[in-house]
Amino acid sequence: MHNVYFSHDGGVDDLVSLLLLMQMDDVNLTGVGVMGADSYLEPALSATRKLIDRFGQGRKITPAASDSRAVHPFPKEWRMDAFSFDAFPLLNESGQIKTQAAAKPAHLDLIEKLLAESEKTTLVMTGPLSDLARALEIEPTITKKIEKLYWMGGTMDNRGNVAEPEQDGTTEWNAYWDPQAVKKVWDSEIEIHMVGLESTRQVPLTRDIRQHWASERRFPALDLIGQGYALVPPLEHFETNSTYFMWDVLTTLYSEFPDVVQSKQVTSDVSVSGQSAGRTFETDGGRPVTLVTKVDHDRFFELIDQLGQKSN
Ligand code: AGV
Ligand code: CA
Repeated sequence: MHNVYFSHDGGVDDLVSLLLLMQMDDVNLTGVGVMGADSYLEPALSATRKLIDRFGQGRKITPAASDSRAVHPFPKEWRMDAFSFDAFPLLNESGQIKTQAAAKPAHLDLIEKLLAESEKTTLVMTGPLSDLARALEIEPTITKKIEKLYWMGGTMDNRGNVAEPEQDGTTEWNAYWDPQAVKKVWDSEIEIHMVGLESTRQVPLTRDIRQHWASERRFPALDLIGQGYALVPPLEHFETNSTYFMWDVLTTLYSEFPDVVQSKQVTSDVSVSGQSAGRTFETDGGRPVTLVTKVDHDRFFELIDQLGQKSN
């Protein structure tokens, strides 16, 4: 068993990641922070509480709501998915929610949960880094309590996924949402494992994968995964701005099963202003980061099956 604190921002793959983390026997999930970034906060928190009720296997977790604010907010259309996820009948059978939210905002909850453990905690973050950055400002000593950080965000190949005015197309959304937060974390001594767009592009959501989950829907977790991904568009003939990838799930599985990817050591930095704000890039003498480069595609989807087939 080892400690994991999970911070997510309410997208479909964020919520699927939470589900999969709770299916991992070796993970002692000490806390969950929820940001209303790629979601609205209320349904994201509500869906989180219901997921813990239904798939937490008796875990006592009190998820914390973030009060961090966007520098560049996500498009509303994407943020709406959390309302649909929260309304899934599979999460609403009992008609009540037992899991209570933490009293503190997520960045303070993070500090509290890190300091409460005698052992170090691994951070898995699948949204913007704002809460970690704020926690570092308030309590810099938490770096001693952090084993390492797995973050879905950024890209080192200048092929971003933000299609908005006044930016140059080199940045990834989680970094773009709060560029300064990425810089703050980059300037800390935390060991960073980055899952950026160069690797997540290797695992698009396709029709075949959906069909596979449909054929496995007798397993409640895989049923929920199939339902969740039904809310977002698959890769059809070519990639568009709304094509969905397995971004956060890759990050989550990598944090527990390192053999699912290949990685390399790079040194890097972050732009915080101008048209490239949020851009992560390699540079000599920069900050060391472990960058995921390749995904073992078949092993990746096999792991989702294995975790999803565990009884609930
Ligand atoms: O940039 C990837 C991040 C991941 O954490 N999110 C989605 C994942 O949760 C933002 C995002 C980029 N493109 C999107 C996104 C899309 N087409 N729909 C929803 N969210
Ligand atoms: Ca996310």
